[in-house]
Amino acid sequence: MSTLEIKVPDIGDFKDVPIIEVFVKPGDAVKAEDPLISLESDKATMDVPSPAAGTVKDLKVKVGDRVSQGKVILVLDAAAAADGNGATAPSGAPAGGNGASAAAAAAPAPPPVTKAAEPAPSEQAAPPREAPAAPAAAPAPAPAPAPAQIESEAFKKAHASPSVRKFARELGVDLSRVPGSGPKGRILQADVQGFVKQAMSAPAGGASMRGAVLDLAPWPKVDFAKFGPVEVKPLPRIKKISGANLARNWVMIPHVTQFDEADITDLEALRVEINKENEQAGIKVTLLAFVMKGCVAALKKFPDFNASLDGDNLVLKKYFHLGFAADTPNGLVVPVVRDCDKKGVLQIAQETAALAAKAREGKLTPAEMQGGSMSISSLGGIGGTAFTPIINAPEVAVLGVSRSARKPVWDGTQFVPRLMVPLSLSYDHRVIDGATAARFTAYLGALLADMRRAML
Ligand code: CAO
Repeated sequence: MSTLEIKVPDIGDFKDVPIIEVFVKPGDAVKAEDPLISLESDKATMDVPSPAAGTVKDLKVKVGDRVSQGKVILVLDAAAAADGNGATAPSGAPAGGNGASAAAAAAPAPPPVTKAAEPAPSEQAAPPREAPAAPAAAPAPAPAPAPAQIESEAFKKAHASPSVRKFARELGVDLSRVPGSGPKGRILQADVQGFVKQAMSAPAGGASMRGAVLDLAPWPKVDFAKFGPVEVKPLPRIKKISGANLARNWVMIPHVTQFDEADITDLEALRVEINKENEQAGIKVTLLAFVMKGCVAALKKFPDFNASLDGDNLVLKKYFHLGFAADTPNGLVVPVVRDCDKKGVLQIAQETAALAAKAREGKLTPAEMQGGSMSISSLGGIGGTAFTPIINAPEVAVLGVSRSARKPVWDGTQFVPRLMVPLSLSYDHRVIDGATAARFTAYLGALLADMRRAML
C-alpha cells in the first residue's frame, strides 16, 4: 500500500488562489486525471487533476481556502485503488508496504487545465500582479444604486448564490453588471469584491487616467421579440471574461493604430523553399514565425515597445516573449512563445503550431499565457486588408497582420507586381508616440522585405 500527498502544481504566477470547488471526499476512488479541485484566478478557472489513481484518504483543503503551488490538497491511498479498480500508482510512487501511518510521498498534481482561457491580444487578461483586477472597465464605476433599485429582473436572474446576493445587496452592487467567473458563469463573492474594488480605485494604468469617470448612458433595453423571432444564448464564459478585459483595455489605453505594408515577395519565396525542404520532417512555417522574428529585432531597436506601464514608471523588459492570438472554438486565447530571440524561425513555427493546437483543445496552462513582451494577431490566413487590434494590457503594443496580396508597386521606373502584407500596429500613446510607431513599422517592413537586415 502506498500513500501520496497530492500537491498544488505549478500554476504560473498565481498565489493564494481560492478553491471554488472540491470534487472529492475521503473514501472516494479517483482515476488519474480526474479533477480534484477547481481553482479560480481572476481570469481563469483551473481544474487540478489527480496525478494517479487511488482512494482519497485525507482531504486537506476545503472550498474557500486559498492555495499556492506546493500546498497539499489531499493524501491519496494509491495502492487501495489499484487493488480495487485495477488502476496503478504513478511511476515513482513509493512501493507498497508503507501502511496508512507511514509518511506519504509527495506528488505534485499535473499542470492545471484552464477552463476559460485568456482573452486575445486585446483580450488577454494579465496575471494579477501585472494588471488591475478583473472586471475592470466593464461597467462604468457609476454611483451604486440604492438596494431597492438593484432588485431588478436582471439582478434576480443573475447566477449567484444567496450569500453572494446578500453580499451584493449590502454593498449596493447591481449583480447584473458583475461578470461571473465561477462555474457556468456563476458570480462569486470575489467577483463582487473585484467589481467594487474597480469602481472604488483609480485606474492603475498611469497618472493620465487618474480620476477618470465614465458617465455613460444606460445600455438600451429592447424587447427584440417585438420585432421577430429571437433566440437568447448565454455568452460563453471566456467571452464574458475577455469582454471585461477588452472593455478595460479599450477605455483605459489611448490607442492609435499605425498602418503599413511590407514587401514579402522574396520572403514568401524563401518560405515556400523552406517548407519544401522540411516537408518530410512535417514542419510548416507560416508568415507568422517570420513576423515574430522580425518583431524581436524591432523590439530590440525600439525598447519602449517591450515595456509595461506601472504607475508613473515604465518597466522595460529584457526578455523577448511574444504572444499570438489563437482562434479556438471557445474564443480567443493568447499563448506566449518564450525567448523568441534565442530561437530560429523553424523552432518558433513548431512551438506556435503546438501552442495553437493546445489552445484549441483547451489545454493551455496559465503559465503558457503569461509574460508577453507584445502580441501579434494574425488574420492573414482568413482575410482582410487592415484592422485595429486592441492592446493586450499590460503590454503597450499589438501587431495585426492581414492577408498578403500581389499589388503593383512603383520601382522608380515602372509598376512591378509585389507581394505585400498589411500591418496594423496599435500602440499605447501614453508610452509611444506616433513617429516612433511609424519607425517601428517601417523598420519591421524593411526586415520582412529582407530578413538579412535582422543581423545588422
Ligand atoms: N497572408 C496570406 N496568407 C497567409 C497569411 C498572410 N498574412 N498568414 C497565413 N497565411 C496562410 C498560411 O500560409 C496558410 O496557408 P496554407 O494553408 O496554404 O499553407 C493559411 O493561411 C492558414 O494559416 P494558419 O492560420 O493555419 O497559420 P498561421 O501561422 O498564419 O496562424 C494562428 C496561426 C494560430 C495565429 C491562426 O490559426 C489563428 O488562430 N488566427 C486567428 C487570430 C485571430 O483571431 N486574431 C484576432 C484577434 S482580434 O485582435
